[in-house]
Amino acid sequence: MIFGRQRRKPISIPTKEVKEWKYTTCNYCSTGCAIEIGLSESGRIVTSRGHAGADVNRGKLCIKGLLEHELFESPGRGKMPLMRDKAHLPFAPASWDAALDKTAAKIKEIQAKYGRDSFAVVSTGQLLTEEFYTLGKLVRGQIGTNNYDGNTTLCMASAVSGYKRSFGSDGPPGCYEDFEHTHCLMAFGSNLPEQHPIIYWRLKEALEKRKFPLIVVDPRVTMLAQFADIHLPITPGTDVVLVNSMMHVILKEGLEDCEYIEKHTQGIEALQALVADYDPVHAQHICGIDEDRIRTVARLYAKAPAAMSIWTMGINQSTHGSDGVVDINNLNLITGNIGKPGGTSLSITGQCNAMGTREWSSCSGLPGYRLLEKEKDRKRVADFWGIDESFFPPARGLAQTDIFPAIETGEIKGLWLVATNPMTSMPNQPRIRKAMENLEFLVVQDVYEDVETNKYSHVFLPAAVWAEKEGCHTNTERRVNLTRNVLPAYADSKPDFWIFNQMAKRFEDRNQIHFPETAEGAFNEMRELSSDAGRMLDISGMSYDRIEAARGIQWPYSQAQAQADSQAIGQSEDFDMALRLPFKGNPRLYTDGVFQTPSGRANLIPLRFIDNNERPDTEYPFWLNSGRVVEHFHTRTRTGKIGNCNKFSPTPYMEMNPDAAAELGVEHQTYVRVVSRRGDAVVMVQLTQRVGRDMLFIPFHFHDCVNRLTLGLLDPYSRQPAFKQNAARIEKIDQAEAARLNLERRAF
Ligand SMILES: Nc1nc2c(c(=O)[nH]1)N[C@H]1C(S)=C(S)[C@@H](COP(=O)(O)OP(=O)(O)OC[C@H]3O[C@@H](n4cnc5c(=O)[nH]c(N)nc54)[C@H](O)[C@@H]3O)O[C@H]1N2
Ligand SMILES: Nc1nc2c(c(=O)[nH]1)N[C@H]1C(S)=C(S)[C@@H](COP(=O)(O)OP(=O)(O)OC[C@H]3O[C@@H](n4cnc5c(=O)[nH]c(N)nc54)[C@H](O)[C@@H]3O)O[C@H]1N2
Ligand code: SF4
Ligand SMILES: [Mo]
Repeated sequence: MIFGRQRRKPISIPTKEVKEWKYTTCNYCSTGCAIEIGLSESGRIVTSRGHAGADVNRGKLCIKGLLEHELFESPGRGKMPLMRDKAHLPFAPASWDAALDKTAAKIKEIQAKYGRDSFAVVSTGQLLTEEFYTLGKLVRGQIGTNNYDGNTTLCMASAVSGYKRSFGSDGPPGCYEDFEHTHCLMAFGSNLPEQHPIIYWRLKEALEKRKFPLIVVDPRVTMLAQFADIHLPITPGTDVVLVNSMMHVILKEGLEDCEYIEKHTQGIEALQALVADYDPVHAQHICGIDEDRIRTVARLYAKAPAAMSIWTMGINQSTHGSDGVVDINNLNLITGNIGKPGGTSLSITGQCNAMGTREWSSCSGLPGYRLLEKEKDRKRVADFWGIDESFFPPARGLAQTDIFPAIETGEIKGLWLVATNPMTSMPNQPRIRKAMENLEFLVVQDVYEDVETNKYSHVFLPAAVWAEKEGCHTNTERRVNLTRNVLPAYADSKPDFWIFNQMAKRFEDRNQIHFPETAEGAFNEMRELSSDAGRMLDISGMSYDRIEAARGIQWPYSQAQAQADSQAIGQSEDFDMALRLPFKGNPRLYTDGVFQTPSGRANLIPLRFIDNNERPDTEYPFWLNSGRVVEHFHTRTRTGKIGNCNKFSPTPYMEMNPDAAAELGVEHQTYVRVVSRRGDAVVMVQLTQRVGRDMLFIPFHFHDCVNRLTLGLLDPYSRQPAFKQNAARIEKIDQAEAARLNLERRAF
């Protein structure tokens, strides 16, 4: 008999079989890694590798990117359109024509009966930019509902709103290269090693060349916190208090950048008056960080020749998400840290193309950061598409998190979900289920037919995934990068771009608009719209070939700049220069200190802390925190199907502090029931010091798990839910019963 190692197959190196490498960009997180897919002689995919010449990842990939090519034939993919009269009845296969006809007819029927806005469209941050632009054109220009938004409201809405309030426009001003220049980095609620592993690698590399302090603000001892010089385990939801208090110290001790404040900002007096109330002596009792620590960090930050802040969901997903972003911007403005190398306010984006949807989808406005509220913008886009301006509403409609309550109340009767899975990702799942059951018509457009939300649908449209399509993504640092079409769509699934174009034909009775047949055609329309004088979001100098040659270009990138770059390359004898430097774009915004506000000055905005989160109490004594792990992406529709991702965390689990567990008699690797005011969930306990005695942390990737418990109070500006600040208690349960429940749940 042969045991163990001897039975294993020897390691094979598949690159030997590769005959051609095709250029793509990763379709998971917003880091924006360039991936080359290796094809064999017969056109079969045999492997992937990080592109060594791409500035973002320089040959590296994380586990998700490395295994992404296994998606194409993963189980559960949608093979053909499906239809049924009632949700929960068996589906019948349908032709594309039948499925699209039925969907268009239902949309029209519902709109005729209940009004144009009674049909809602909710999309995502995970399509290609050309698809977003096309969907926007279809929804804003033809279907004409104002209840159109994306899952980015769960994700980046607070960053968008905070940037707009401070700088007059969305658009992260910094880039990864800032790590090379900074003298102090502060990370708020962002766990780079797990959620943006390659950005983390860029940071590590910068730190190895030149040491600078890394300060991490997170209530949990994350992997990033473990590598920090200073970890500030903040009381959940109180970042505004910490930042106000830092500014108190900076202004009191005269450490601010007076010249920058004077020349480029407005509102310093009101800010100064407010932060006077946030003496660290008092603030420490609210934010849980010792007064001397606050002073030390404030001095370190203000005295650094260049200091930068990054943040992710620990800030955005809060009832003070937008305020948190504005306050981080305030801190950087008063210390003169915007638009300079190593000095910036850089929101780390979530999904691969959350930036692309902000820029071009028309979800919260019109393409290219244009606003429905501005007559000039409405007219420009209406003229460009050849429709009557009055077809556009004068202000944006409901945000994604307000669309579901409107379904519950019956205001919205029909819904089209594109590449999002709210049954698992939205807070307070019991309410979302009720909303879904209330719909007269639901169409789900997803890569997988076994996605949880599809249980409630009447029509299912199977979409092609990632490199089965062609088009662009924009990453965290405004870099537009390309995915080439590597292989045909699986079975009878179709690229989302094709689906939108076909649907548009069915709405020509409302408005005749030209829809280009290729993604590049749509890209060229976007370029044209972006080139109007004074538009910061200018991509007019880009083309697919230029993007691929540069392995991504950072906007703004004008035609004039592209011409100058072309000439420089033409004259260059230097091979490296010709290969790497051309068409780089612009790494930073606001380098001249001129902002997108009417006065050109950035707004300093005073923010008073309001304590309005659900908090632990005697009945529910734990803070319930949630987030992610490196090997899974969101609701696991993809990574749950890839063996080498799923095997690292196949079971819903919860981090719990050993002292708290000992008090309740809970043991490591046993199951418990977690209960909140909304519902309950069964999870396996992982004892760890990563969380304090009063905190539980549950990765949100699993269905029927943490979002049965979350409340999701909304930020007043961004409408983003406070996923991370809820209260819960723990109950012991029968272990055999729990194991059975979990096995059942995993069998999707
Ligand atoms: N592997 C993997 N990578 C991903 C994703 C994924 O699903 N899997 N998703 C992508 C997406 S869409 C996103 S949005 C990003 C999210 O990336 P991150 O935001 O980095 O990830 P999270 O784990 O959601 O949350 C980060 C941290 O916020 C902390 N936090 C909670 N409350 C507070 C608070 O009040 N203040 C502060 N300062 N911190 C707090 C949590 O303890 C947690 O450690 O990741 C992207 N990358
Ligand atoms: N408790 C808790 N909940 C959270 C969070 C948290 O931290 N805690 N984070 C929130 C955040 S930041 C986010 S971004 C959301 C994510 O929430 P969702 O967007 O709902 O989650 P995903 O699993 O990414 O869903 C994307 C869907 O698109 C499908 N898909 C992938 N590619 C394509 C494509 O090319 N075309 C089409 N048509 N479909 C495609 C996938 O199969 C999947 O079903 O979750 C939020 N929910
Ligand atoms: S870091 Fe993000 S973009 Fe890069 S390979 Fe991993 S998931 Fe993809
Ligand atoms: Mo996200």
